[in-house]
Amino acid sequence: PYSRTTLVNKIKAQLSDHRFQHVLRVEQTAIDLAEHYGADVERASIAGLVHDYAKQRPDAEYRQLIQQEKFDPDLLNYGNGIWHGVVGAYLIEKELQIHDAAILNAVRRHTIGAPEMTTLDQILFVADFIEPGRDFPGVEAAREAADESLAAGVRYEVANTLQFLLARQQKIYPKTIATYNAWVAK
Ligand code: DGI
Ligand code: FE
Ligand code: FE
Ligand code: FE
Repeated sequence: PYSRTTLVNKIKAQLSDHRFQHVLRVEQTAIDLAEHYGADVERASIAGLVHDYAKQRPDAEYRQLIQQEKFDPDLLNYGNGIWHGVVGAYLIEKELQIHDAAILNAVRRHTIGAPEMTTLDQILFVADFIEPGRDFPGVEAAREAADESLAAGVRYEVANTLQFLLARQQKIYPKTIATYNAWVAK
């Protein structure tokens, strides 16, 4: 595997400074959550570092990859917001040589979540939402929820995200709804 320094340099080369700083804050938040909730700190760190690695790839590259690698064709009806996690994990495995299934799954799920999420999935999902650079209505309540439990953090986030998308009349990816349904009831 690459050293942390090499990994960080490869990620930095793919991202704007703004996005790279977000990545570093997500890494630290994921480490804090892993320590607090007794999860694997090393995996939380790597998941945080790589999660948005493919966020700034052109749409055309994603469209080609979805067809070539036979991802769900319904993905073509969405955009980078959905692609950079679900399809981005493929690029992370190939280009960053990360083969750890737990890390790759956490990346795949970091935007849309899933009905069943591992502790690492939940840590990355929540860390991305509450990292200290985030400033949106509800972020303080999200931080309090995450302090109570990871599940409470996930539940708050899925409800808030769905409201955000509905308010803007954005298309909802079906798995986002499945995640919401599973977590509001949990
Ligand atoms: O990559 P980040 O900006 O750090 O954060 P993210 O990967 O969690 O989310 C990216 C965006 O994706 C965010 O503005 C919310 C949006 N999103 C989440 N679920 C859906 C969605 N957008 C659409 N159109 N449909 C969804 O179901
Ligand atoms: Fe993301
Ligand atoms: Fe997120
Ligand atoms: Fe992110």
